[in-house]
Amino acid sequence: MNKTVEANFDGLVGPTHNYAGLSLGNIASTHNQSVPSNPKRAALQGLAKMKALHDMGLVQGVLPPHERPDVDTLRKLGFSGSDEQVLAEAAQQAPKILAACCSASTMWTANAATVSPSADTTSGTVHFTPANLCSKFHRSIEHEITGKILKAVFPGEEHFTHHPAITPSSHFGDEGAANHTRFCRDYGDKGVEFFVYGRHSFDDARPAPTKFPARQTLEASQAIVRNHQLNTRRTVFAQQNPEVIDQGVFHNDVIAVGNRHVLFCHEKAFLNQAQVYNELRSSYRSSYRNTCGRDDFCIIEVPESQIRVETAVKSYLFNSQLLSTSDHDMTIVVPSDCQSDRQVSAYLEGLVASDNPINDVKVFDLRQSMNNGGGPACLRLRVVLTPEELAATNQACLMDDNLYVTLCQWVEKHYRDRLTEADLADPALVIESRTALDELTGILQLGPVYPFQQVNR
Ligand code: SUG
Repeated sequence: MNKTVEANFDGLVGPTHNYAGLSLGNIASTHNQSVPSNPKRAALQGLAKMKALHDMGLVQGVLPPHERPDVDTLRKLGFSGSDEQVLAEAAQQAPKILAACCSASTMWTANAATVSPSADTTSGTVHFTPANLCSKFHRSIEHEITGKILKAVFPGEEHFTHHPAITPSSHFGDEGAANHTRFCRDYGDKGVEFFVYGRHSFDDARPAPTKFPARQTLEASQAIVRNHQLNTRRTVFAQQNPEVIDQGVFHNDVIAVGNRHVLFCHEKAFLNQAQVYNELRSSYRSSYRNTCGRDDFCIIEVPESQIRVETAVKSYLFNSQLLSTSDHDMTIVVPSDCQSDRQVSAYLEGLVASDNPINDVKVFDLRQSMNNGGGPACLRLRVVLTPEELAATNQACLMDDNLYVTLCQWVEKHYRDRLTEADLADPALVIESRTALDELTGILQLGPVYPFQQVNR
């Protein structure tokens, strides 16, 4: 690669993938509570998407799952004795807390961190801030290990700057890249960073949803802009429409997606939508003074009359990946739920036939992740890398034909094909999961990133 690229780092689904109904406001999660899951199929579905993107000639990376059950967190919460006793006590006294400590939610790496490419930062390095995810307990226990993993995948201070998560408090709720998009002409250019928040933490008079929580706060996004040393003239903030959060749009990436000069979104995505469009257009145009014609900022807005918000949330049309296949062409990657909805599939047919950069659709069966509200875009963290930064990235984490075969075999060997809530207290699951992860850190050459691998435990 001799050009700056956008790499997608997908989260590998962990061996404890299950449906525990942990995410109020995420309709699929609530709806599928207690349905038996299939961790093996989930992991293979994710790997198939990674391999397909690699085969398209794109740079595809893998981020590992976390250690689950998270016995250390259970111990901090007062459950004691051997690992077996900790699980048994938690299962008996607090099954919901046990389920939270078993969630494989780190697979949704769009929530792992916010990433700013080196072209946008004063230091000229790529900046990473793990998301504190403090609006959901099962996700609030992710950021520390996520930070360690990101350092193992993007090592060295010459190219990469790693920040700790923003102070984990409800005032600074941060959900990472699911609420962040970057617009640019070429990936290597200085971009316009777009931060979408759900509420103002320090001003109760501002609009906010009434039924479901707004997870991202303006104040967390502002802190990231400061820490990442972004140019405020190329930074745009927008508030999510509280009405759609109440309809199940728990992250902005459920209603909008952007790539290069294209924003694809629903007409109800943002508060004061016309003003948001104006700010984006003017920030984009002032960044690229000579931009005109086909490279001008392009907004593809889907009206409610064509696709209702409810249908968008069900099909995850906007939780798609927009991938550049050439300087002017893009492919949209959607979950198979978009194909099975007649209206959405007709919309997509029209979209690729009309005059805009999106001219191909690729469909993936991601049912296991979708049942928990995680579509194609949730499963990936985008990292824009120059050739030097890509060379400095941990090469063992980059997808190729061999890694795909190795990881499929690894999944076949270690994963169960059925998991229910009752299974979460099975002490064998701890051993199975640790054995698998220990082997994985070898495959991905990560070093001892997990608590169970620490010598002084
Ligand atoms: O945080 N679901 C995840 C889905 C995350 C989707 N990510 C993006 N939109 N980027 C969440 O709500 C459900 C777990 C359960 O119920 O078992 C869950 O955590």
